[in-house]
Amino acid sequence: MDVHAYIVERTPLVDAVLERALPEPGAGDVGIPASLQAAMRHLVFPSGKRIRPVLAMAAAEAVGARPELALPMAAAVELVHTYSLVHDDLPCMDDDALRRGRPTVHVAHGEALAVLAGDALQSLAFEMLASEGEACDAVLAVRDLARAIGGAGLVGGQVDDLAFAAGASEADIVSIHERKTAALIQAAIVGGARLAGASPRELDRLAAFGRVIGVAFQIADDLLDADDDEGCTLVGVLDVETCRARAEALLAEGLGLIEGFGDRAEPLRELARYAVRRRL
Ligand code: GRG
Repeated sequence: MDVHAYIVERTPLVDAVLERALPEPGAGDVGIPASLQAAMRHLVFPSGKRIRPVLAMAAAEAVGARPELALPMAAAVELVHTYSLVHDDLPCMDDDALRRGRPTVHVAHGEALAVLAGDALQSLAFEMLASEGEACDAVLAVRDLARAIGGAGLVGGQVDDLAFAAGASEADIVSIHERKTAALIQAAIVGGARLAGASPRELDRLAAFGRVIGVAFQIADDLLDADDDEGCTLVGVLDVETCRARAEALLAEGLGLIEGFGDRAEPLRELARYAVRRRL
């Protein structure tokens, strides 16, 4: 299958949900001050790769359901991902002026609005996730996402990344990758499948798959950014070939974990291959 065509076909589904929740100021009144609405949209549109929402939809398909069932999770993870990037770019964190070739949110809208836009993107994510689908599945998806991005997940990983910047061991770095990157990717996959009615056994398998693919995705990202010396990366402690082999081994492990899902999981497999082997 053509993974790029799959991404191009699925992305408008989540974009439409995000556009409804966060229209351009002037195009729709959602009760948000116009300046904040513009700052919140700044990094949502135009988008990045939208890999997490597409993974959520592919996970729904892997358990035999329509991708649309995963949309609340797909939108929520993209909003959380966007919030984390907005805050990561702030002067008190990585202090980046450009992201995806455009001025970062604090450069375009000021630091205070960038902090608040990140906060509001995160709240909107949970509002969207809790507003649709079976109440029980939505509550569990909210719990999983909150865990993935809180002190024991994304935020904790970022704190250790900042603290360990010099002298991190290989084990430290893998632990940071698991929390800072893999936890959100895992939550996207498990949450998408959960909203689509996956069984506990399927959820366990997908959770294990999400963790290893998430770590492999971060190693791939480190390899692409091998020239930057920001944060803790495996490329800083192992040579490039060893890192590439590690990412491939994790990909193979992940694919093995979802072998039993049959043809329906082919989009999920192809997305995993793309996420780990991409050149952009
Ligand atoms: C500030 C709470 C807080 C967390 C920051 C997300 C993050 C933690 C830092 C951003 C930098 C980074 C290397 C994050 C790891 C995850 C990652 C590889 C992000 C980039 O994801 P892509 O490639 O981005 O999916 P696009 O632009 O395609 O959306």
